[in-house]
Amino acid sequence: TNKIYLGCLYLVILCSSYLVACKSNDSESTSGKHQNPNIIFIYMDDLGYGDVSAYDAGTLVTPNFDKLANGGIRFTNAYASSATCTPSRYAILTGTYPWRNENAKILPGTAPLLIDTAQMTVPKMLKQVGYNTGVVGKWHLGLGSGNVDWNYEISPGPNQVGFDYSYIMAATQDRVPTVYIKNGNVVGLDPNDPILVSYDENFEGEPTAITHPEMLTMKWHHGHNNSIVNGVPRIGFMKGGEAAKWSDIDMADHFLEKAKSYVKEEATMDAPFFLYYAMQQPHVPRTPHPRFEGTSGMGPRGDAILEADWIVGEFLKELETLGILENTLIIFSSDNGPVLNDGYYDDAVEKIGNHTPAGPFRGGKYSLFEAGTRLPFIAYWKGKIQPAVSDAMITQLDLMESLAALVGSDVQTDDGENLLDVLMGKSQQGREDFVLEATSRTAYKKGDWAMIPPYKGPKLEKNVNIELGNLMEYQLYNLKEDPSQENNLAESNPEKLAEMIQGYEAIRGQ
Ligand code: NG6
Ligand code: CA
Repeated sequence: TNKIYLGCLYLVILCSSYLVACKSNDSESTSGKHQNPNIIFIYMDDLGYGDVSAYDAGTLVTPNFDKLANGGIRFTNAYASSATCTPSRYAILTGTYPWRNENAKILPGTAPLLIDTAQMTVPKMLKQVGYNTGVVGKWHLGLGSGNVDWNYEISPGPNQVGFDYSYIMAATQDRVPTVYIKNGNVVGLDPNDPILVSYDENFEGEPTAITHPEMLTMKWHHGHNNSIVNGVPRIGFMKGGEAAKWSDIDMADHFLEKAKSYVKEEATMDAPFFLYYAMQQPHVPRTPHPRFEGTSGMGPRGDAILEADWIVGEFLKELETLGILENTLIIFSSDNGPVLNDGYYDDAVEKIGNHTPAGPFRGGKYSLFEAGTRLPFIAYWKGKIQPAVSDAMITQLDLMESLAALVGSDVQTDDGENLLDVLMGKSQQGREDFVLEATSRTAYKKGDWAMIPPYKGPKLEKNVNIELGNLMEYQLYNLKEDPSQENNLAESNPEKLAEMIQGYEAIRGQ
């Protein structure tokens, strides 16, 4: 009887500890060998609020983005930290306001790694709790420590800030070097044809857009008149590395292939994975594969978005085929607001028709107005997140702490908040306020209100035809009544303005 008694006691302890374990991370119904879900960020480049048809704010039709938007939480009041790429990417991976780091600006392809290797990042945090981590796509956070020789292993880079696997382009599609880099090594490099890269001067005898305009298949409008690769003029100079150069029209398929292989391999592992899938569309140069040419009727910008939409559909199918869709949390967003002419003649302006990439908002990429940072933002987890629309304020800065809470990590960030319940659709209690950034200027959001401090500088960036938000006096807008920021209430509502300035300074002064 003693033995039976002990046996029963053992069983009771076993069962109750099992129950406690289940309760503590609420994942008893997830399939797979591990308890924490896989996590994927699908991060678009320059995609606007109105570019996702589920947001009902434009005319382009994006059925696959909509699958995520309509099958998950579609956030209508969500922000990137910044109106340009590098700072937003810094913020989404670190939970730190990019304006705290003076180097967090649009980086040239030769810039050193922006994230300190000692800094906590989303992939590092996830690795600490057992995740495998990978990045595929656009990096644009700098590489190396100042003087990269592209012919040898490039370090530090993504693999030194938390990613086990990286398959990236260094900066942007319009910047050299125009090569893929896998785990620190240029892919397909012929050692007899070394790569040289400079942002200061051309290499002797190398054609540029200025010296050889007849070589161009795409014409530059502003900037983008240095080295020519595949007929496209770029920012920066590059020589050699012929065999390693990417094919622009195949880039989307290429990254998809890498992302698919990554999840395929990970699906066989015991550990959950985190994949940061940073797609390049619709950033310039817009080079959709020819099979997408003409599909949008809006020229290459629209076609590139439809290509991206198709890619997302293919990627979701892969997750489904692998049987891991129900065990994967997908966050979909964009790094900054939309722009039409960003430096090339590509019909984006001419063929826009009635489409409104920024939705109802004013400004666009580079702007302190809403459209710079107010973006599509979706949390999708089949079977776990109930489809809904959320107006709660959430920013990309909040992802790290929210995910930490999800996976049982106690990592905290400088500027992010734990909004896990908001992300999962269990709460509408979002962030109270935040300080957004646009080309090294900042503005403040609180509740329904937006405040832009006085800034010198042009009101309109003529090249891109975007209002930057500069004015020599304070601007105050009630976004609920005036989402397109037409009525500056700074003079008529001095109390609100004072409250906003105080809130802003309390954060900026820290
Ligand atoms: C700008 C480029 C623009 C784009 C942007 C970065 C010029 C004139 N303009 O400097 O084309 O590359 O940088 O975009 O060079 S981002 O989305 O990566 O921030
Ligand atoms: Ca961008």
